Amino acid sequence: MSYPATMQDSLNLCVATRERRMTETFPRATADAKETLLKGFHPDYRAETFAALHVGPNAGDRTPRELAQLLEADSALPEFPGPRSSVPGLSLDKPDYDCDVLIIGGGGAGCSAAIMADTAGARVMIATKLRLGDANTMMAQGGIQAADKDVDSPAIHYLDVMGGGHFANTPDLVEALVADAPEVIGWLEDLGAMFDKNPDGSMKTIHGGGTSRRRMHTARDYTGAEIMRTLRDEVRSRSDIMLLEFSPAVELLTDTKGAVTGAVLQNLNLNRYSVVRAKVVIIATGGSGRLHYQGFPTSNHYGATGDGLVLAYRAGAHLAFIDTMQYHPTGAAFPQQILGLLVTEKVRSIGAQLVNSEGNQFIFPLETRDVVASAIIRECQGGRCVTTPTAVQGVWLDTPMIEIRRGAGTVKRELPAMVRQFGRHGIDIAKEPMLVYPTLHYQNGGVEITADCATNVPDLLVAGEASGGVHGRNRLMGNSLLDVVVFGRRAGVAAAKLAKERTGDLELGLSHVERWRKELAAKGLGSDIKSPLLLPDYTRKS
Ligand code: MEZ
Repeated sequence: MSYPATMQDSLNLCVATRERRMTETFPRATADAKETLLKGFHPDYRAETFAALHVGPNAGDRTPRELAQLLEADSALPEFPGPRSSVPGLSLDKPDYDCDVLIIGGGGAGCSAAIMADTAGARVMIATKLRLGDANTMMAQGGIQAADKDVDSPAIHYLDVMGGGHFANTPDLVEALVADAPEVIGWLEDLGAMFDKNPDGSMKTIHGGGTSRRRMHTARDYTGAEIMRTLRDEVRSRSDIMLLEFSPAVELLTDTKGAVTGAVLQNLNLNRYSVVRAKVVIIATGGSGRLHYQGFPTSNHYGATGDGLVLAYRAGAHLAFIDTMQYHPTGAAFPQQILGLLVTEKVRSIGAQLVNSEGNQFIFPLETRDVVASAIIRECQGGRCVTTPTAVQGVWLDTPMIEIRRGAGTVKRELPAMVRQFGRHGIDIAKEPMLVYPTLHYQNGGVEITADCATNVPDLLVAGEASGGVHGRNRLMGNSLLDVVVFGRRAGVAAAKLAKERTGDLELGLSHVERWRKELAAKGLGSDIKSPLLLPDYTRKS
């Protein structure tokens, strides 16, 4: 066995109780029990970790302190005297690039938008902070939802999404999500995505937490990587799409009426600014897990620092559901080298049980994520957990049960990414359980959008994790991969149409930043913190 001696007693209990647990189905929680669990243990309910915003369209709303700090920070651009900027190296009169549709972000939503806008005849540019495809889409593992089987329907999918989101979701957005889903699966397949199939050629589908039908389409446990590979290849093969990598946006450009007209990018290789003039801008910058809310580890990619929220907010966009984050119940808790990395929900979908240090199940494994995460935190706070040599707490995710239930070879066939992730550290998950604890996984909220991805700021669209409203207060597994493609495609179509309608000269200005600075000064907020953050700061402070 590869676990340290201090974890052995509890591991032995997990093994010893397996036979009993084999015949045990843990009952689903009642609505009241779920509410008690959430209020008692979910990180969204730790009031002291939130702050109220003082400035901007959401003044008065609460959000995690780390995000509030960035939303209320100063622009990273140096001071400039007026709307026509005189920042060194920044010439708004002579933009470096010109396009119809500028897409900020090169993940699933950004690439889907680019393909559709290009198809509609727009001149498209993608500006992305790291490489094309470095995004949370790539990191999603377990599947993508779509109601495309006879026993299912978009209406049933709709009810599941609403239930998972505590019925707080924006109905129009949920309708768009579930209605487009079957077509999206077909579109991805046509582009070359290889989903898992049954011997008769039909799609293999499994359950996720909170789904009432098996509608999770999978590509082993590399579903996000497979989708991202497909979209990235398609973007790269379309030579008309301009691509700037290592070029995050640091500010939007606006005209005097407040409509968006482009963006200022920072070339991370050359460390200089460049200016893009665009008739329409789509923000598809993803989430903010790298802000490590409440000190949680994260499953997110390195660039997930909430940049799009900052840019949009400063330009006047209203945000929604910024007081709720998703903590995926099963982040790796051991070994330390992979702390917080995703352990896909598919592990529970195909039969693994969650087990505390006393060898007992404590929650139905496919409750919604917020409920399962809260139950794990409750077990740990109650001392019914395992502590690693580096003082990390966790509970067992009993993966050997998968093979006991479904036959030898299932783990390797269904979970090759997990087998590799743990195998590298000497843990054979077909024979030994994993130790897990919730990890910061998803930003439930973001910029408020319509079903066509419009915001309250003219000519600014938002798609994917940077938007808010689709998932209400909690997202179900597999609805983020779906969201990025559904709303990425919608944003691309809408942006190409808007760009055609926008005629006349575009005025490139930064008056919204000037206004923002005045607003900050009026509230006595300092300018020592700059945003967007762009990259997490992992340097040791002491
Ligand atoms: O939707 C997700 O977040 C996802 C597919 C994650 C997972 O557990 O695999």
